[in-house]
Amino acid sequence: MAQLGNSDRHRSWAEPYKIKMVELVHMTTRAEREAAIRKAGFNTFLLKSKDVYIDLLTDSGTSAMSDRQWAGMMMGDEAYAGSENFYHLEKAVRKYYGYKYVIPTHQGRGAENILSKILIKPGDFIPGNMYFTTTRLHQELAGGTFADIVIDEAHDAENEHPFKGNVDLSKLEALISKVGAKRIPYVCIATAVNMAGGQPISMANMKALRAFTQKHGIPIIHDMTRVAENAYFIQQREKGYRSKSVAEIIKEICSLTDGATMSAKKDALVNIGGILAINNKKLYEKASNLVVVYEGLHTYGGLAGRDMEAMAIGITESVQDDHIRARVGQVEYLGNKMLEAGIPIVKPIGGHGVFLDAKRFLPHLQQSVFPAQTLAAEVYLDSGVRSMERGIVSAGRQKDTGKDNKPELELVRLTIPRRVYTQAHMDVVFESVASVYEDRKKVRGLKMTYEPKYLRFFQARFARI
Ligand code: PLI
Repeated sequence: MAQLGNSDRHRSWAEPYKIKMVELVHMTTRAEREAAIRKAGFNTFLLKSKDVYIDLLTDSGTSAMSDRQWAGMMMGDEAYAGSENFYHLEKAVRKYYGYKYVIPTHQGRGAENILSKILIKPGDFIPGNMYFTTTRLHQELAGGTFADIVIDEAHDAENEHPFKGNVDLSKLEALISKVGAKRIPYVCIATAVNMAGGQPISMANMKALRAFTQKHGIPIIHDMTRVAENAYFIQQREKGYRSKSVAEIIKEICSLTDGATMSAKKDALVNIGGILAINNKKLYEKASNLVVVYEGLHTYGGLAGRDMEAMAIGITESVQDDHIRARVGQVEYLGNKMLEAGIPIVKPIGGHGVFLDAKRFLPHLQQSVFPAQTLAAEVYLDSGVRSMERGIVSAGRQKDTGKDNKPELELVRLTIPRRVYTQAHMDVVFESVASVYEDRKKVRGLKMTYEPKYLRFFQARFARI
């Protein structure tokens, strides 16, 4: 083998920051955790944060902000209208994402609500590369029906396709033939598809989709909540992108779409906030009028000036190559430990978390006794590590029949907050999951004792069978 030059040697992804302030976490005993999870109805969403040791419930709103973002918070221009911070945010969105018009919202689902209300008519269909819980609900509340057009590989936890967020154009074509392009107000494309395990869509697929939808006059709306992670995977995996920066790739992805919703609580590194971004002026006018009804004036959309400033700075930090390399590097570190130990997870390892495959982890449990919900509770009991169910509970019920959706993927998401935990925390998480895996045969399932009407995974309660 040829001698490696200095620059070719493998280099570690150590964090491109150092720690200036710390937050103490709580350690609990097994008996305390047993009491806490029972009180929470075996739903990790209902645990008190004080009872959690390492919190991998979500990467949403849980990032550590930088000293610059905190300094920006002190520069909040808390005017009701026309805050300076809004113009900083608008400038950042235009510079890094390239969309023309920007409306802040309190978080992602605020943008989804406005978008669904202005674009969807009752009877419409909204194709997307796998559902997301809040996105689909807003589509349904506006009278639409979600149609899954992601490639089949995305529904298979073990398939190692490098772009499991890709759209299957033949599925979209079949939908158009069935219902007609007029009943499809837009195609909703998520980058780094959350429910598939943080799986990216390729640039080639985006381009092919763009050409196809343009032929039919259908716009593309981008759920860009995790666009930086997707761009990083394109840089690493797709031919022709190795020498492009993550920022350049993000801009190119956005240029293939007509507008976007974004939960800024993920990639954009803030604890609260979202945006609706649109290129069409008429649609922007409609949206900026409706935002006044649900969120606040179009120059603050439910946010304080300081929140918009933190977001403008967070967007800038989130598109830096060294940031995103370390962010995904940490997720891959945890995922690789699981793979080495033979623990079943979704492959390839995703951008924002490691997803345990509960079907293969607990093969003796039927989906009707909620294997992923059960596994999340067991991991918490073992160590105080909090994760989240992403399976039959999250999938909810069918809009027309009321029957349970039965997703192929029955997963537990160990979601890594950005810039928060260390490699040692990842080791502890791995050790806990490995310990539950060793004792997996003893695990019994759950039954649901309370089911709320909307987004049941947040508030449902369970009991041991
Ligand atoms: O939680 P919001 O309202 O800021 O954003 C909703 C939302 C939209 N799209 C996608 C892809 C999301 O992941 C998302 C929120 N995700 C959460 C809360 C999560 O834990 O993954």
